[in-house]
Amino acid sequence: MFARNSCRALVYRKLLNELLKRNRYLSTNQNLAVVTASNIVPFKLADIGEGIKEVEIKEWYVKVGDHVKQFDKICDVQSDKANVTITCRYDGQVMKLYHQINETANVGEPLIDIQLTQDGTQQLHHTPIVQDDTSEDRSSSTSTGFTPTPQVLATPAVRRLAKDLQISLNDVQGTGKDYRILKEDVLNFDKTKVGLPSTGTTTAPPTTTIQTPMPIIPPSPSTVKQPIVQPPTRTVVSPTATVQTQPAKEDRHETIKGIKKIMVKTMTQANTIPHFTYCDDYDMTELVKLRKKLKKLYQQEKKTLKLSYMPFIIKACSLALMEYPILNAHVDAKCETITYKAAHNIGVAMDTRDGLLVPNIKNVQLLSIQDIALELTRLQQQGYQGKLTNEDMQGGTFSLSNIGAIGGTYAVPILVIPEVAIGALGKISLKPCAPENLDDSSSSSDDDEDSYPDVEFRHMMSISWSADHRVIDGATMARFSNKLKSYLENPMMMMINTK
Ligand code: CAO
Repeated sequence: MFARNSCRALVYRKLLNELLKRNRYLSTNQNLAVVTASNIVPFKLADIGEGIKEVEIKEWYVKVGDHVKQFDKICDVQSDKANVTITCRYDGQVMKLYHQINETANVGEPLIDIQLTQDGTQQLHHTPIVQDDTSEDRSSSTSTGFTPTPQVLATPAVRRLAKDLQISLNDVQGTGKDYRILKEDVLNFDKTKVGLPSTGTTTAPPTTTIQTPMPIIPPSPSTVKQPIVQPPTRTVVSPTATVQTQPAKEDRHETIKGIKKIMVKTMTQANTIPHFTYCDDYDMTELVKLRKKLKKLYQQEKKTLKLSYMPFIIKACSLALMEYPILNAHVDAKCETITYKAAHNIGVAMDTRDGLLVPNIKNVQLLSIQDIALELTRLQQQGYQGKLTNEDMQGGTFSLSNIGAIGGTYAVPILVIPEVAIGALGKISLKPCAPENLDDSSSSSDDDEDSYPDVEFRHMMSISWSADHRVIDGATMARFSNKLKSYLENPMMMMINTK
């Protein structure tokens, strides 16, 4: 008997050690040790990855006295990466909320106290054991893009699989205990759903491609689904863009919170890095013509695709990055290692409902311009609705900020660390220019004004690059910019080089 118990104890200890090793389990499993005599357990904020240490509480879905079940929504929190909905792991009654709205909660610390029902207690002890693989355990936190349905029983790994396959668990018949949905149920459903309309709403590339050392070829968004994309209208005005029409009578104090607070932190960190900025003007006339033609073609085919300049610019950046991989790199905090990133996950600074966010388009090196347009539109729509997910925000390797979409010519961008380069695009506008490619014989001398060439009007765009001067030199940045310029000024060259 003793031998059997000690053997079991050994197995449990091994299991616990294994779980503790996987740090994503850490915060939820800490609960194992703290169930009190009154059956009250502190429900702690799980590790939501990407080094996020603290979040801000945006909304509570529960109050003291409420009865909750597993997967019920507890609260929305905002991290410096995205908005996240925290869902419950236990069945029980809410005894205490630890924070007010807009207060900061730390990862690993309690969000609420729950008095467990008997079933809840069983769940507490069983949940980690039924986990069937090592996929990410975000069991108690889900991005706003993916909130589990409370009635369905399934492990987090199964939920993630269903999400990746764009399957609604409501449609799947569970064959496990208490109709729990198993991995096989989802896979079997996936086989039978070919030909059925997709239940998913996203056209995003699969999320498994984030931060993989080598690129994993995602199914192109265009092969996943051919959506009719309604372009988002820029009707949602960022809170930072509030227009004051009346003179203020007195000073007003405002606590810095939410995205602004996050901006304080990220920008202050980024500003400790020695940046340099390099600027140039690109002649976008050919691209302006090409886009016009393509838009017309799409209209004729009655296809709705939001084709702004960004998808071309993003693709051209990726092509140029192939030749200058040092610009698609991360540098560690101590600046001891440069990691040349295989995937071109190009971030786009976005003026969203919640303020400035930088979601990224994954694996641009593998996408067509149309794929990029679809994904950018999706991100823009999610951003305007405040629904960008952790996955959308994580893993960026290089960034662009199209301030010209609002106006202006020059901006000095600040790095999105640990990335090493970022570009700010000015407004494309008609400007008088001296024609290029004049041969020497026709070039004018300064004192012969009559021989000045005729001025041409061209669609010009200024671009300003900031780079981490600890690891990037100006010459590399200039060469990269020249390469990009050659693609954007001769967009046909992009076709030849696109894989
Ligand atoms: N010059 C001229 N026209 C531009 C332009 C530019 N630089 N950028 C966009 N446009 C045009 C687009 O082509 C589109 O025109 P059509 O309706 O004819 O197609 C129109 O302006 C609206 O474009 P958009 O803004 O909806 O889409 P986009 O793909 O060009 O840009 C995004 C997407 C997310 C970059 C943009 O919406 C945005 O949020 N920009 C602000 C970025 C920002 O705030 N940067 C500052 C960061 S530092 O605080």
